[in-house]
Amino acid sequence: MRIKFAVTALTAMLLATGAVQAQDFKPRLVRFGYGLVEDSNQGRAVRMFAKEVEKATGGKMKVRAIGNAALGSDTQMQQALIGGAQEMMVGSTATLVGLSPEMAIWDTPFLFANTKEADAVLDGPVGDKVKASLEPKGMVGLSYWENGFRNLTNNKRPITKLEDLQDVKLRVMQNNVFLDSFKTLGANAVPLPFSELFTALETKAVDGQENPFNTVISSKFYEVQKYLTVSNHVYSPWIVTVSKKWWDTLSPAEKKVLQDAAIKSRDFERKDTREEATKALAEIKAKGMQVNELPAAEAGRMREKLNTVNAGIAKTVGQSTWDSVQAAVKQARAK
Ligand code: TF8
Repeated sequence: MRIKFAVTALTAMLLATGAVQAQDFKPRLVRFGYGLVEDSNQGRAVRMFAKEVEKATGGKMKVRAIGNAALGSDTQMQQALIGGAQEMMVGSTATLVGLSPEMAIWDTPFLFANTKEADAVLDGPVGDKVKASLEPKGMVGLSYWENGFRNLTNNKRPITKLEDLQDVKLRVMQNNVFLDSFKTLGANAVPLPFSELFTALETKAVDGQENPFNTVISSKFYEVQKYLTVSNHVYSPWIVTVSKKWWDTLSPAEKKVLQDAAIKSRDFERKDTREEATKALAEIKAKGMQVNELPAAEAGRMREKLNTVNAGIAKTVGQSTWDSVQAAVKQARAK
């Protein structure tokens, strides 16, 4: 009762200020799925998004945050969005490449040297253009969040040189660039959905995986992995997407609420992720993992080898997207 009253009072107040019209917001339920556990950077940001949307619509639009891949893996949720069975999700851009090849640009090894470059390029005109490639496929991209720089973990040996990846059975995302990259480096790369990863590591179906520090902690990979090698081999974005079918039923005011909340939660998420990442390595060591840095010379050798996958990425995304991303990185680097 009291909550109802508060919500009504808030709506009345907004109406009085002329900020919104009653007919702008319909009662709606948004099922917002994600793959990581609730206690993760991803979960915290989805809940922040939910609060923003409820506040901005006077409680009319309710966002139900559903984590742990309870609605399915990234690719399953994408299909639910396209079909209109689910309204929203956040997940890896890498798992979208099968639908929208342009997304493969973000899988370019060593594309960004730091988060400043990533933010500038993702939030700039090329980032928008790549995001827009989702619309004809049935999804609307709202904002890029930070998954982060990826690092290697495995149970076989510390990766101190390129050759150490030989015969390591490494889980990769369901994405051809990652598959090709790790095959090129000599690993036995196996694509698997994230939702099956912990069990695959636990049962030793695979020896290793690669993900940012934050995920190694939130998904408790330290329980089933011995070695972590700081390689920063690629920066992974997450992307917040909406079912196009559902999006087309929204009023302009409702769309604006979602768009604004996507930007606010993006800024919150990046800050939260970066704060957590700075403390993560100490925590990972405290949990008992053996950590080593990939020597710069060896990172250079990997980079050299991976140059051969770049031609394939340029072909997949189109030369003009490749060129504009390279130009945007150069520009961000010069600043
Ligand atoms: C991966 C990604 C995952 C995301 C997440 C489930 O390794 O890095 O973190 O897809 O949304 O699959």
